[in-house]
Amino acid sequence: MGHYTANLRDLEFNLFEFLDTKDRFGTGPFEQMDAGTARGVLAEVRRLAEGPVAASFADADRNPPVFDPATHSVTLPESFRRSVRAVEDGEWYRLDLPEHLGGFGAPHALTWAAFEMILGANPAVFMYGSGAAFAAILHELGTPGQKRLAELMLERRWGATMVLTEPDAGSDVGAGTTRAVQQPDGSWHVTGVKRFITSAEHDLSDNIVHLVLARPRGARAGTKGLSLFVVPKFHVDLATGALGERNGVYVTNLEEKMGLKVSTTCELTFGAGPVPARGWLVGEVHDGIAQMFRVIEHARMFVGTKAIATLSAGYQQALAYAKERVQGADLTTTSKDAPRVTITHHPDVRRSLMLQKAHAEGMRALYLYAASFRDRVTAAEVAGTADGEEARLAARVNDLLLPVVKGYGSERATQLLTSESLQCLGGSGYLRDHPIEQYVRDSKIDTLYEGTTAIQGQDLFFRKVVKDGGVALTWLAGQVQATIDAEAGNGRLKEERALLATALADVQGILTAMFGHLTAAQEDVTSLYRVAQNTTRLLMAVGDLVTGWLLVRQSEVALTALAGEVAERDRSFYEGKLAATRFFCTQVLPRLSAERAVAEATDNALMEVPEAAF
Ligand code: ST9
Ligand code: FAD
Repeated sequence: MGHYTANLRDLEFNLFEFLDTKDRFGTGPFEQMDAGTARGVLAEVRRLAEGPVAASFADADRNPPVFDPATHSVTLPESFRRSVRAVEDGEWYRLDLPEHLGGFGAPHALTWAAFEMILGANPAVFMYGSGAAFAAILHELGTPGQKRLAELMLERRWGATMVLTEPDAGSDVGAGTTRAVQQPDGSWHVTGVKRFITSAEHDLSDNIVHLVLARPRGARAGTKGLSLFVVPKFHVDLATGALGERNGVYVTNLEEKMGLKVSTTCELTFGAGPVPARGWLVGEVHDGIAQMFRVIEHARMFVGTKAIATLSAGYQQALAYAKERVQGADLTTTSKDAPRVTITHHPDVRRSLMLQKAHAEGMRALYLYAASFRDRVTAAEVAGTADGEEARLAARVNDLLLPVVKGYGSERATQLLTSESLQCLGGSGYLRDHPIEQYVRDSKIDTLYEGTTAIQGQDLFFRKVVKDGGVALTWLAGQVQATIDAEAGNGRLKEERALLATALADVQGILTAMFGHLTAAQEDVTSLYRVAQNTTRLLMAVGDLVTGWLLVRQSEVALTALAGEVAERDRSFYEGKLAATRFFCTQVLPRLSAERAVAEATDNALMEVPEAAF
């Protein structure tokens, strides 16, 4: 088999049998995209992903980009350029665009399902395609001139970057020192050094547009003093689209990384030479961090989906290997010369495979479920009911789920890829002969960029729960409770529901402990440390709960299908869904009781340990 196999059956199950997206195809804002067309999109993107996109995966890792410091230029491997062109030729980036910018009118759930396959096959191909998505955001936020620039970005397929991080400003974006000074002609001169900037230099397009956070002279400290500037690599004649002079922004170093090597990670220097780095204030408003979060939200969804896509790919590899690899005899045979069996016969290998399958499918449901809330928002916007209660709730639930998709999705995926997918191949998994060692290296970044897991945990608790007044979380808990109370499944899912009920109570217990610590902070501010010791724990617990819940709901659908006429292949698929759900509920969810006990027992002993004692 090639390195990548898409799980098209499960993607189709989510879109056409499970999520409420199934009722949206061909209606309202998605009128152009009926179910038949959507299936065609998935089939074609799968063909591309498994074929030309996956083709350069290993070669581009072994022959990474070459940086020439004299010209500040980067050359990408030819094999990889061909993969990028295959996606560009199909104009698949249009899946992510609004219709007025040439989008296909696809529901977000379909878009992300299609993107999962590209991300699983060769994630950097997707990452170099950010120009279109960033152009759409610039078009929405920008002045008329910036809207025109955005149109040119789409027309000419220019690259784009998001530029936040500096050597001393990583998680703490507000510590950034890059400056911006307004010029008499209304433009701004940007000076400073940014670090770790993805796609800041490459040879895939003749221009690159940087979206840069910088601090205008006299602006206040912290994130709220940052403004967003659009800084092109080459200046542009907006009337004709012709490229003008080279702007004073240069890549001054290319990082050497553990994985994802073909994605360039650059040091980007603004205005250090004789030519100034000229930029323009986006939308002519000083609202940089909020504007940049429009980009970040998109990118956090991408990172979670990428991680989950890679876990799915790793599981497919592990499964294929385990079905072939003969080693040892069945545990129940006593004879020393008993026939040897494939390793799928060993209980521990089965445990490992089912753990991977349950997470890959459950977390796929998680990111697609999150995407379906954006569809509700889009549908309301088109219907003119964006201010309605339903649409506002949908936006809040989407916000709540985003750190879970990104933080939980990437943590679980990277853990399982190393501890289970690679492990199933034994020593062979450690070799370059198999793609899993590259999956492990390429996916580790997903717990780091776009906000580390710690940042996602804090975002979930302080912003998406506390600041939200618990509205979205209470709604979601109500949905889980409704599943627990339901009778669907004819008693087949009774045990799973009981385990889900305990898991829900455990998450509520963790939250109660954290709110207790938060309240206590009014008297003793150090109690905040107790809250923050548990934010990552909460993130992971919510992730387990929602994933388990979605699997139970998927099993309800599977049971209904099994009660009717089913083809043999579908029967195996639905039975697999039931098995994965049972496994997740019996073997993953019970661990939340221990997490709750730890949260409830949290004191500040950890914070009192002197640094020298570590
Ligand atoms: C990075 C890029 O790592 C990695 C890869 C890039 C690859 C790009 C590829 C993209 C692909 C795109 C798709 C292409 C399609 C192609 C198709 C091809 C086929 N939500 O709490 P406060 C805002 S980039 C919304 O006080 P602090 C809000 O305005 C680097 N907004 O924070 C808020 O004000 P208010 C990533 C939020 O203490 C204000 O911020 N770096 C949210 O000042 C202040 O909030 C990071 O992610 C939110 N969740 O600052 C940094 N949160 O409250 C991580 C905040 O009034 N660090 N705002 O509304 C953090 O996130 C920090 O928590 C912090 C703290 C900076 C926000
Ligand atoms: P630090 O912020 O120094 O964090 C170090 C450790 O401390 C982490 O474990 C973190 O979780 C923890 N920590 C820090 N602060 C806190 C806190 N308040 N509470 C709890 N724990 C905390 N940036 C861009 O702007 N654009 C890009 O395109 C881009 N692409 C990237 C590509 C790659 C390959 C890499 C490696 C990075 C990229 N980044 C990009 C930067 C990336 O977003 C940052 O690396 C990330 O936000 C973390 O910042 P840091 O590396 O400085 O780590």
